[in-house]
Amino acid sequence: DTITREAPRQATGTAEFDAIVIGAGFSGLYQLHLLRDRLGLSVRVLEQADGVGGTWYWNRYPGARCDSESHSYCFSFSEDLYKEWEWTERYPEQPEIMRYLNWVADKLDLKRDIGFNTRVTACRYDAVANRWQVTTEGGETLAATYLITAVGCLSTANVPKIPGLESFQGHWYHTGQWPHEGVDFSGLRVGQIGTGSTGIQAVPVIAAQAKHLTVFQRTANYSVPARNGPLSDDFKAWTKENYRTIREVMHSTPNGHPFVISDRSCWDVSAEERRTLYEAAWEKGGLQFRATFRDLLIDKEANDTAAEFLRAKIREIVKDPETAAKLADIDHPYAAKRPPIDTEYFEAYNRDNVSLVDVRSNPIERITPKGAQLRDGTEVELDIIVFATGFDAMTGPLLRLGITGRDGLPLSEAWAAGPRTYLGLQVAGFPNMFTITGPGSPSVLCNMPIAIEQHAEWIADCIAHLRAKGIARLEPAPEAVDRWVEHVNEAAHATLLPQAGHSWYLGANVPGKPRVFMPYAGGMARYRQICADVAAKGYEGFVLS
Ligand code: N01
Repeated sequence: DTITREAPRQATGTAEFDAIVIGAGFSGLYQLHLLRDRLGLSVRVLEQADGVGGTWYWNRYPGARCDSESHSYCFSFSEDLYKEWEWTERYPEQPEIMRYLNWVADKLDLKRDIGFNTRVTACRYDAVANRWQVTTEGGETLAATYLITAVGCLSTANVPKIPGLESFQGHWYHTGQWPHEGVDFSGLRVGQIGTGSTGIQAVPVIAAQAKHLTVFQRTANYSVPARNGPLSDDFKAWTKENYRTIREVMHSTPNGHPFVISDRSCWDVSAEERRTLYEAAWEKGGLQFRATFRDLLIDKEANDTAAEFLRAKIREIVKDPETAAKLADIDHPYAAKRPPIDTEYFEAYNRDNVSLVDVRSNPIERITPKGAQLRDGTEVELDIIVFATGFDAMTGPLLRLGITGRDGLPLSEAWAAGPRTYLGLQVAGFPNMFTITGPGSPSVLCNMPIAIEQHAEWIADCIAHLRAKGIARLEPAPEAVDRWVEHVNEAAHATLLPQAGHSWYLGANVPGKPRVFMPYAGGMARYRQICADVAAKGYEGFVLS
């Protein structure tokens, strides 16, 4: 009914806009601001949740916190906005990010153009009208010239199909769909499946409350201490005084973080000096550990030196040698999967109420009414199962929108063998549809707000160009898509990232999903330049008509 009040309607009952944006997280909020307030377009944002926040709306699991440092995990397009908000801790916790995004949405008066509780079920391109027709679960129909997906990369929960789950008499939860009222673990036996970034954040918090926590680990993982803590007044003042410099650094580094990757090779220093540098990075904590040497992600032997340092730390922290051995038995290069950072993760295994089960050697065969039945016949009795099992990443959120392009081509068919985009921003056969942080963009390999701001600004500039020149539609030429897919592949294979064969970057965590390295590993700064060049050359590689 908000739509009836605010949007012009045709006799057909379809609400008409210049642009429809799907999702009200970081991406959707900024895209709305740019298109509405800078370009003067009529825009409707459709959001399935009852509030803004995107990933932070859904991921309310115990310990949910961002791994990017707070002074970099925010919008930086506006100096005023940047300086007005005050973060409290080195890494912002989920409720604080929600407060921040609500503050931004109110400050920029964005909520009036967002339809909450509105799940999109179909998006169909009407070639005759050159309009996107969007249908929602509630039966609304809307249409717009431009369709922008701002649905994030990690918003489709992956719950493994373990036989017997329906028979479980306790409760189970996926971390990405956590109940708003929270879960009380007091006095209960909890089983957690998954030891990715999410699982590693959740373990110590659940362990502190539960009667017993059993962690089911399929792939052991590295982690570096986050060294979280309150921000000092001096640091807060420093970030404000150095807004420009911080932004420049974030725009110039491959990963959009506010720190510079060392220009030193791991082989430029002696073994002793290397150890001292790793030790200093370990003490400093955070994702920055990866930046100790420039070749950690491209030279396997260099990576081995970091990997062995981190394995030794696990063996040092975890007192039970058998548990330590299982935790340190890591089968992939450091940071080839998204590297987690933690607060007392390995330390949690020293508690009497935490145990580790290696489900690679002894898998869960089925869930029983009472718990988890392992292959060796053991039944682990549980009251609660926590699935920290990740997401159908990057393509999942887009494919569930029911998108159909020119000539009735479903996106699921166009991407049957894996996602194919130009710059991660557009798909051939889907005119005027833009995907923020789509597959083929650096997005998840970058500090997200930095990637998102670039994508949303590029899209707004592109739409402004189309309107100024009276161009009705834009879509990538198939050859440009071929070249970009090839380039994305080359960029991935120039690094060690594809060597983690089970990573979600490859879609390998979802059974049956095509194995394609999805994000662009060539670096955000390089990507920014490529996108700017494409625009400067009159949108080279796109067909404009
Ligand atoms: O998911 P994951 P996540 N049986 O896919 C295991 C971002 N993030 O939610 O490796 C048993 O990484 C799986 O095992 P394996 C960040 O980008 C950001 O942790 O497939 N185990 C793995 O251990 C991150 O990378 C923050 O063998 C099963 C785990 O579940 C992304 O979200 C915080 C299984 C899944 O790990 C996803 O992280 C948290 C099965 N059937 C997350 N299926 C920030 O700081 C899966 N697993 C912002």
